[in-house]
Amino acid sequence: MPYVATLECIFRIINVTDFVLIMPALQKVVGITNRELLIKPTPHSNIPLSAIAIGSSLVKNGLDVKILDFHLHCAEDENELLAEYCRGVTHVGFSCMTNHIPHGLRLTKKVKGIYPTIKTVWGGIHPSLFPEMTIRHDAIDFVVVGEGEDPLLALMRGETHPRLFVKDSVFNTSGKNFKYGSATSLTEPNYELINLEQYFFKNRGERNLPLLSSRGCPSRCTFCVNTVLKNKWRGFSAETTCNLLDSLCQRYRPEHIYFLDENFFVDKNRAISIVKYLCNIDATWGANIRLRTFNSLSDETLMMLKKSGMKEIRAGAESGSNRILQILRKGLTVEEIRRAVEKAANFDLKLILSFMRDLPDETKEETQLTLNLVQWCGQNGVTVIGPQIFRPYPGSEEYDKLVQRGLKTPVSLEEWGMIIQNANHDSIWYFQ
Ligand code: B12
Ligand code: SF4
Repeated sequence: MPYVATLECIFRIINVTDFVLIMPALQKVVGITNRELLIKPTPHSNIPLSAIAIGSSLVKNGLDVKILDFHLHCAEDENELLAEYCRGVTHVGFSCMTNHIPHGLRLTKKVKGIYPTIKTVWGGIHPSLFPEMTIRHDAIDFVVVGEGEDPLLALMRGETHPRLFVKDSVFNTSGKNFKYGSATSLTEPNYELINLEQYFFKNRGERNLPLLSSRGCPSRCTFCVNTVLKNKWRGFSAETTCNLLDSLCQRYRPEHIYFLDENFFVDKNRAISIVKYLCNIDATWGANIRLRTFNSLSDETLMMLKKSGMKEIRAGAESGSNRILQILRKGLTVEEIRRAVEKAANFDLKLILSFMRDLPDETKEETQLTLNLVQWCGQNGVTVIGPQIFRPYPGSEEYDKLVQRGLKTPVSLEEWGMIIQNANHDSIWYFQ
């Protein structure tokens, strides 16, 4: 397209192709129960998967990209870092989960303050759930809904995209007809965009290599963000994943590889080919799986998992009540959870299970069933996460139920930010 080519040429000549992707630091975790808002500080330092994904796609398409991850820096260096990274840049992107909002907003306003002509782009889970509310914020010029690769490329090329929300009319698109569920083809992650050694250092020297070999999930549990965003499952082929692992292992010598895929075993043949490859790598590894899938693995496969260095397997068990599991369309029963625990113990595989409580329809007796199951899991060698207080996502059936029952939700991004920043365990926030 001649227009695009001209625009790219101009960008190149005046050297303003750089796109800076900023990861605000996580300050607090928000959880909403049907009684209270839950806030906790979390000292995470995980590699910025979203920024790597988008950055890799932009770089592949000829743009220069820098990632500035505030999980690695102290607040005192904020102004200096922003001034340095954003100098001469036309667009700056911010990746935000809900609990990134306070810091994300502060950084966005600062960037605008230092360089008023820079265009700011918000993307990530929260803006995807609330695009209209996000674009209304004065300091935000563009909002991307869902996977950012294609809309961002369109923005940088001066094109429109149905999932690109625009503050003014420069790029004649409104994003109003966007649809969740339009998936991007995957670009191999370019780890050169970050300094992985810095993350090893931050994590007490553990050489833990996180990797996404697939995205999305074919299941449709009612509470899950994958269901809300209609995320389709897509994975790199076994061959591509193994080649990627080969170069990453040579370069970084990890002690442990952690597949952050929602569900590593969706395509069993693909997963088994990767496991065969892992048998030859001198590192332990872990992955997420659905318990029903885990139960369906043969003894032979489980032996192979063990032999390949599999150290841990993570799954959502969610509840100790079959009625709740059914309401959640989890595709799992309490009996299956117990069977998985016994199976993992037989093969000496460490199982990490997460649970939720206080769902909209949950009775006190059902919460107790969950607590009992959690206790039993603990006694049988399982590491339990939670039970975490249920967080309803807009668009999900569970959220709609709460809205019908009077859930009061923030009406602006500032209000979300304030709630996250100021609330404590005693905040009664949502029922009018
Ligand atoms: C893997 C994962 C993790 C990993 C890695 C996170 C990381 N730093 O990248 C770990 C296990 C460490 C983790 C931790 C947490 N996670 Co998490 N995590 C996920 C999971 C399962 C997949 C995310 C992922 O990597 N997807 C693949 C990448 C490539 O996609 P993505 O991040 O969505 O990014 C794409 C788009 O959103 C968009 N995009 C993202 N940023 C930007 C920015 C711009 C400018 C643009 C244009 C586009 C864009 O483009 C990207 C590429 O397509 C999601 C569930 C889900 N399906 O999304 C939960 C999820 C994102 N996590 C969640 C939460 C709450 C957390 C924690 C706060 C949990 C806790 N209690 O501590 C921590 C926070 C960690 C942190 N420091 O940020 C929630 C967020 C809910 C919300 N409303 O914000 C989710 C949705 C899970 C859930 N249902 O509860 N998480
Ligand atoms: S199996 Fe897990 S990732 Fe898949 S829809 Fe259910 S909760 Fe979400």
